[in-house]
Amino acid sequence: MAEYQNIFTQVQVEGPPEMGVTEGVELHERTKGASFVTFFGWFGNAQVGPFYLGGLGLASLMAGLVWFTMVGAAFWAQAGYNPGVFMRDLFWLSLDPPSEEYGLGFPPLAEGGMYMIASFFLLISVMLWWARAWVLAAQLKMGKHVFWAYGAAIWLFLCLGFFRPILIGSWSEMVPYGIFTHLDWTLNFSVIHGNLFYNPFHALSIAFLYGSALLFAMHGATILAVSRFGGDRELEQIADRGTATERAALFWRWTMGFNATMEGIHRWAWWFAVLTPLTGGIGILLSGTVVTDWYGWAIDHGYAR
Ligand code: 07D
Repeated sequence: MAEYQNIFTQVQVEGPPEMGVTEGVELHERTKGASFVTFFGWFGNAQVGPFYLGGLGLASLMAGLVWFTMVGAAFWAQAGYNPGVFMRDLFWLSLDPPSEEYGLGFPPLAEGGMYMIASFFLLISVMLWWARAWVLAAQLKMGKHVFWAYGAAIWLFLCLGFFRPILIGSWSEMVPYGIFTHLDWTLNFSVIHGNLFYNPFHALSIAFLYGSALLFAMHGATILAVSRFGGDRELEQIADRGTATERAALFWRWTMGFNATMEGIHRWAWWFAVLTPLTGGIGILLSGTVVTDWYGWAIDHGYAR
C-alpha cells in the first residue's frame, strides 16, 4: 500500500547501523555497537550509538559526578540523613556559598569550603566538556560552531560564578546549589540592584531569548509546512532549488517582504541564541560593579521616570 510519508509518518527502515566516519577518528574511544529504538525514531533518528566518550568526556563526567555527589551529600546531611525529610524538603535544600566575611579567601569546610570545592569540580566538568566539543568537531572536520555557542553559555556561567565575584571581591556572590535557593538568589540579585528589568543588557538578553524562540518557531513551522514538497530534506534543498525552498522563501517575502536563505536562517538562529548569554553576561558584570541601582541609572539616563 502506498503510504503518505513525511517526517512524522516515515517508515522506520532498519538496516545495519551507520557507524560513521572512520578516517582520522580515534576508533578505540568509540563504542563498537549501536541499537535501534522505535520510539526515538518518531522524534529523530532511531539509531542509538555509537558513543564517543574519550578521555575528555570521561573526565568531564567524573568531575560532574563529584560536584553532583557533594551537593547531594550536603542535602543528605541537611535532611538529617532521613530519606523522608530528604524527599519532602528536596526543593528547599541547598549547598550555599561562603558568607561575605571570607571575601576571596578559603572558608572552613562547613561554612562554604565544601561549596567552593564542589564549584571547582563543576568548573572542571564544564570546561572539559567544552574542550570535548572542539575535539569531536575537529575529528569530523566540522566547523567549531557548537564549541563557540557553548562558549557563549560558559561566558554567562563564568560571569555569574567567577568574574563578577572576583570584581566584587567575595565568593559569597556566587549562586547557591539548590532549586528554590537559586531562584531566591536570582530575585534577590534583581531587588538589590534596583530591579534588573532596568538593566539594558538584561533587556537585550530577553530580546534575544524571546527572539530565538520566535525564529525557531518560524523556521520549524516553515520547514514543516513545505515538508510535503521535500522541504525537510534540507541538504538537497540547499543544493538544488526546488518548489519547497522556493515556496518557503516566497511565503516570507509575501508576509514581510524579506526572506532568509536556507543557509542564512541557521546563522540568524545561531546568533540569536549566542547573543542571549553574551549580552546577559555583560549585564551581570556591570551589576554591583559599575551600576548598583539600575532603576536609578535608568532615571539618570532618561530611560525611566
Ligand atoms: C544560566 C548559564 C550557562 C550555563 C551553563 C551550564 C551546569 C550543570 C548539572 C543538571 C541560561 C552549567 C552547567 C550548571 C548542570 C546538572 C546535573 C544560561 C545560563 C554553561 N528574566 N535574570 C536572564 C528573563 C527577571 C535575573 C537571562 C525573563 C527579574 C538574573 C534571560 C523575565 C529578576 C539573571 C532572562 C526575567 C531577574 C537573569 C538568562 C521575565 C528576578 C541572570 C539567559 C519575563 C527574577 C541572567 C543579565 C540564559 C542574565 C538572567 C529572562 C525577569 C533576575 C534572558 C524572560 C526581573 C539575576 N533573565 N530576571 O541564557 O544574563 O540563561 O542577566 O520576567 O544572571 Mg531575568
